[in-house]
Amino acid sequence: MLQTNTAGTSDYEQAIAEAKAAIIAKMTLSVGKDPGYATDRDWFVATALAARDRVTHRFLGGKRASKADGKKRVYYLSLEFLIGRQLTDVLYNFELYDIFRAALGDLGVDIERVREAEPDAALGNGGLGRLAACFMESMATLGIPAYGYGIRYDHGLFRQVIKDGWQQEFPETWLENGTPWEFLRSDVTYDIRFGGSVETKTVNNVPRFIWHPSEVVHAVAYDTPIVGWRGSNVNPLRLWSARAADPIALSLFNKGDHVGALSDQARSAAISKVLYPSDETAAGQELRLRQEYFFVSASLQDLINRHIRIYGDLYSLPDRAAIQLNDTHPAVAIAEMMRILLDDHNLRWDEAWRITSSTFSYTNHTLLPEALETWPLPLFERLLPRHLQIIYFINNLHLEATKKNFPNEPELLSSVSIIDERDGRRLRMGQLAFIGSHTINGVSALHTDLMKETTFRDLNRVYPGRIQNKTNGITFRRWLQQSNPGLTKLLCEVCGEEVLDKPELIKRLEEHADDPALQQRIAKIKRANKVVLCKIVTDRLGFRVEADSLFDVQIKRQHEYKRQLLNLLETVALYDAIRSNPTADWAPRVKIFAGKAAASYVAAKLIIKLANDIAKTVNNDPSVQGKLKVVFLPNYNVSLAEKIIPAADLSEQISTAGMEASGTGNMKLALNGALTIGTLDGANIEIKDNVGDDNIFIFGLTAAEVEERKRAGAPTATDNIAASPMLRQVLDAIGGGVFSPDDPNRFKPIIDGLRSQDRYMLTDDFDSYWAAQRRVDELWNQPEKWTRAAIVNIANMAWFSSDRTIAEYAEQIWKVPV
Ligand code: Z2T
Repeated sequence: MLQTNTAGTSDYEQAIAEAKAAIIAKMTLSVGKDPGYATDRDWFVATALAARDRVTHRFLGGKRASKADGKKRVYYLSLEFLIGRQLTDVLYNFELYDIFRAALGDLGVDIERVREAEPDAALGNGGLGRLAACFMESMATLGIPAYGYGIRYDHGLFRQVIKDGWQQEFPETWLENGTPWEFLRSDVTYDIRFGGSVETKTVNNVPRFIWHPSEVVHAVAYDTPIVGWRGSNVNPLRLWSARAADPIALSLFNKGDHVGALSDQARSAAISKVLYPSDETAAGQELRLRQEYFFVSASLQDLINRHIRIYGDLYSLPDRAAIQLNDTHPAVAIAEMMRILLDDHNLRWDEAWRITSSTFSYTNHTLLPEALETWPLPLFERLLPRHLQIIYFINNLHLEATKKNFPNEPELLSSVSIIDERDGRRLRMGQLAFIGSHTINGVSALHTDLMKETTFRDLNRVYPGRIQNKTNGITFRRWLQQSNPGLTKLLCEVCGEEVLDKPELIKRLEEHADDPALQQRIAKIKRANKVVLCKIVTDRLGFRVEADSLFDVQIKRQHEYKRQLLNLLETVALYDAIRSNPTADWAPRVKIFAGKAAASYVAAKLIIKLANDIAKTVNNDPSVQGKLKVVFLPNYNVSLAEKIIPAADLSEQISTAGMEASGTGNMKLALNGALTIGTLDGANIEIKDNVGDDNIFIFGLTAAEVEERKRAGAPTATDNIAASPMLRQVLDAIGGGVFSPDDPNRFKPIIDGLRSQDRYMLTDDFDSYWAAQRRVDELWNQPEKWTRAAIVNIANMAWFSSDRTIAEYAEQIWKVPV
């Protein structure tokens, strides 16, 4: 019941009046505008600042989990945090959304437009960075005193434009007008050193190493508060920005070399300029190594300062701090921690190693060989000479111990060594991260098993028991409550309001799976979400799609192993089949694709062009009107995902088995009632286990079968193509220029690749995929059954909440209470 105060207004009205006053005050005094002249962006800034005040009070007050001295803190080191927009996150988690909507409404402003005026914070490539963002929200929700550490890139992931069907990249500019969410902490600035040489001295018979760097860069902290559900807690995300130590080289300036005086500034600031856009390929450039060391060094200096301030010395660090390495990108932290303990704090090697290796843990996100980070020794030595010495020392002790424990297996040494002696000597960051961590985790059950069998097989023998599984998760606040308010409202009604705090209660939905009334309500919510997406398609692409069609979506980074190409082959086969048999029971479909390719990834960019060329042909062919449309939505990002996911009927998760470490889009889509068509890969397997075999479309080779075929070298792509007339026809059509009459040979490289190598085994899985798609058609044509399956999916996805994942990390890796 709403309370009525003495003035006769309800608390709710009072709250609206306060929000209104706060927004107006910000508009006038901070934005500096008369509300009558304000743009949508101005309204966004004023609203965000008003909302931020509430956060700040919590942040500085008792609700800051990280303030709780004496508790163990968690440090999440990640080169990527793919946050997206923050306004709704903050308003929603503070349960202020309705109040602010009403307040803005009273001012004649539509909150949806205000919301869309916020640029996405796209400081990540894809799943790995988005996982870090979900984890930050879950750690705040669970009251874990956690700090995220990363880089404040001036430019996030590039903006994708599709021009004549080709991807073009443009710089992303989220910071051009500043961001209202961050606090600059000029007082939190550290020296980051590079290059130079190491001097060896003997003091009292003890060797001492003194690093004389040739370059110093400053790291300046910016804090963004991360709010947990119901405002329970607020934790900082601390992002580092690079500044020149000597912004204007005065000696040069005074000599009149005004441009030269600024060049140091440019070189230093370059470190935090731009996010590397490669997912799953090691970037390999010097600037990338500079980024990695820059944020690692700043973060470790910061957390060590904090520890010493509270506890006096570093011996207790492992009891008070858990440092999680998000992939190997921050793995140089192992060497940096050792350097600080040995050189700055004069600890003995054994003691330093005990502290280091009981503080760090490492998450592996892929087994793809091209993603494994290695650095050429000469490059690493030039940038971090002292760290290389320390790594040599770590490696020697590690190899000596291995030799002792496995005296009859000399071959083991080359596989577990941090140094790869083949093709020029290189440092293997995966080995370093593994050796320096107490726990290593994979991100799905299958991926963790494969880690033990493949990349880390030998290290797992040398250090048994270190590898654990932690299946990924997603925050339901963003991916259900905010992005699908219609479904959320229904869940609250059917399962009770407590469902917002206890996702396992979503299970109650299943009791009503056969209830036609519930089925109709679910179908209606889905349709409304599809209508919203239809409008986006029309606005951005200029043609219409029908909300009654099956929305078949594949949204993710463009990568050959994810097999967007397999989906396109099926699209062409379906197009052909519909034209030859127009009266059959095809489910009317809209195939929706979205995703960016790394700027240098030629093959992936050609597949984007193929999708767009197929779209052009199909969408302009009157003979398939109302039966098939193909859509490529440009510039896929978190905000677009929030619109596509609640509108999806079918979720494409069709990677070659064994290659997708987990996937997290698969979870978001199933939670929103899309049925999955997928291989037995990554977390798809666990989704199947939860939703049941009858409510998912599984096809294709298993990971074990993929391995077996690769080993046996048979059947070959040639055999597969010979055995499938449909596949042959599709390849002939694409290879022969049916979709590229302006350049008939355009797609020959793709088709030749399939005919010869077929590294991702599309030809092995094509027929099975086609058959699975026809099972999709069959179920779609029985709408009650389809909706029933969608309900069962929604009802059984609670386990995929990132709160569950984080609770597991807390208990089993970090040893912090939840
Ligand atoms: C990435 O998004 C993922 C793995 C990477 O390996 C790099 C990037 Cl940028 C270095 C993804 C995996 O491909 C995906 O399966 C997984 O769900 C996600 O990380 C989060 O673990």
